[in-house]
Amino acid sequence: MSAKLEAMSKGERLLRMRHSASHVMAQAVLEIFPMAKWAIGPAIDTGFYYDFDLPRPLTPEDLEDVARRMQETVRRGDAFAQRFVDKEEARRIFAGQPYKIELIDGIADERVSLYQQGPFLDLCEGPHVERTDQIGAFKLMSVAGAYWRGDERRPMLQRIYGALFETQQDLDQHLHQLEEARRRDHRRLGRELGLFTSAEEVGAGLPLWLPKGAAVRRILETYIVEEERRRGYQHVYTPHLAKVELYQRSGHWDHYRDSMFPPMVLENEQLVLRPMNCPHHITIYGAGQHSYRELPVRLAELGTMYRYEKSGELAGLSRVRAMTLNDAHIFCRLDQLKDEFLGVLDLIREAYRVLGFRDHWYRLSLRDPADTEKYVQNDAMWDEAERLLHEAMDETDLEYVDAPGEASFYGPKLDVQVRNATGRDETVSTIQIDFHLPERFGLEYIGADGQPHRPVIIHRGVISTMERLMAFLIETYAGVFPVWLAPVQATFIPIADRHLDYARAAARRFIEAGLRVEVDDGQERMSAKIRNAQLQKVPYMLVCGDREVGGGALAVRTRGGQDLGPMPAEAVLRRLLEESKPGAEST
Ligand code: TSB
Ligand code: ZN
Repeated sequence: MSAKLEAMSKGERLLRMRHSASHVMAQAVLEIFPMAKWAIGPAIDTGFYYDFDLPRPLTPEDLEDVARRMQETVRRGDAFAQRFVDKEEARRIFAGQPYKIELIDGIADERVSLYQQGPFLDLCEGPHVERTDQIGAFKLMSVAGAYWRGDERRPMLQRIYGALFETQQDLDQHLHQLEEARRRDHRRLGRELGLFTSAEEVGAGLPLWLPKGAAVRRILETYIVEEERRRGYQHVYTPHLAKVELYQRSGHWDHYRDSMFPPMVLENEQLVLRPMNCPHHITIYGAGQHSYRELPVRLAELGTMYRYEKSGELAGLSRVRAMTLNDAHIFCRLDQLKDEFLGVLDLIREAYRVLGFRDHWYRLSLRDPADTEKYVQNDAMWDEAERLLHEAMDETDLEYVDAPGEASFYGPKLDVQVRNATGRDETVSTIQIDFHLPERFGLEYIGADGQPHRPVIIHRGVISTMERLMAFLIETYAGVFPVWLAPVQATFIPIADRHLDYARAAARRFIEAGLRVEVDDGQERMSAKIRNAQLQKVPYMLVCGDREVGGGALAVRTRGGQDLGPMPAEAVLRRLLEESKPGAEST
């Protein structure tokens, strides 16, 4: 590396390397297709791309050829040289290149910048590395269709993507991460394991839970509802829609309308699908009289809600338009706020232990005071809520990062960010402090002084929406769920038809005991049945042959390939029940 490059920040260097590689790639493509028309080729997050208009679709062999030619250019170490020409001259140089001409027409200056390496000349402002042998380690990844200028009415070009890093080691690590992300991708696993699906006719962001996915979801719902019940939450059911006036009063209509489906207009009312559950819970609180001794009131619901997320932002199960949140609203006195906050935090940490979530961090989501549209306007209220949140967090041993502009419209929040398989962070848990909605709905409790006082609301989601949670769980476990979460915990495998009755009776006994098991009564050989169960990541295979039928036993195999040999059927059942407890480790 030259001293000049070394003096730059790594980001700046990578940008130059990636951008330079796109030129080297364009040179190679033009060697193969001299008649090609070429468009633009920037550096991107993990590499670079270049768009081409070619006489035929590129094949994998073409990509190899391009990569080989690129390596030759790298070996030659040609210099990147910049020069300037006037537009007239540029138009002459790029005659017959309509995309370049269009770019030249769009340049305000009379003078345009060109870069040349070897014989290849491109319209470009730079910056570049000094020579072609400084571009680092790259790999051509794929070809995709891309409209010129992203406009579907313009020609469709072929975009070649490359990954590029400073060293081969960095590149290898990136490729490994991609492979890991693919292996764990919840959309692929969700399909292969029969957990959920979607249908064009139903609509984007509206997932359908298949029986196996629904089984996992039911386990999770039962777990969290039970945990909440033990911690003093009361569960309610409320409808998925309400009159638009409810959201006008709450402020959703003013600050959150972009994320709401438009109203359904009926005889004399307008109904909307709810984007949040709070107004319904608040209505329940508001319908009763509350004394200070009764607080906190913790109203919880697996609340289904609907958000109009932009189609480009939908992502499998982790960002959807119809979702069910593990929601609760805690109505408490100001002097109870901190303890309630810490109580929720404790529940979150317990739930993460049980679910096996490890890679997470804490984000204090604050308002952006300059953004008067997104947030309700009340400086004193925000200052107080943000101060209390900081104070509560500082009482814990947790590290957190302030994030201005990430608050809810009604108040600041603590978000727990979990990293998914593709390395992106998304919010799973959230604890939000709200002085706004109690005010808007005129909520009260009667204090020790006999006077009405205003409660505070804590909005909290612990295990997120069932959709996002499922996405994270699939990726966390790469589909290999622990026994307590596995949709099918054991498959009974009769060796021959004469073992079928025994297998069915044993399975019935397990089902009666509350376990989730299946009998593979197909005609395949035992080895094929075992392989199928392993591919479906079923924790246990319980083989039934002559020896087992005779002795009331089951020959136990694990999905990891362990053969535990014959065990009394009752002992297997007890072991499975033990491993079915939430958070239990699987063998
Ligand atoms: C916690 N009113 C509060 C509630 O009381 C609320 O709705 N907060 S929220 O807007 O932050 O959403 C709660 C959680 O839902 C988020 O933390 C996130 O985990 C999950 N979530 C939000 N949008 C989506 C979506 N489009 N798809 C899946 N999950 C989502
Ligand atoms: Zn809420």
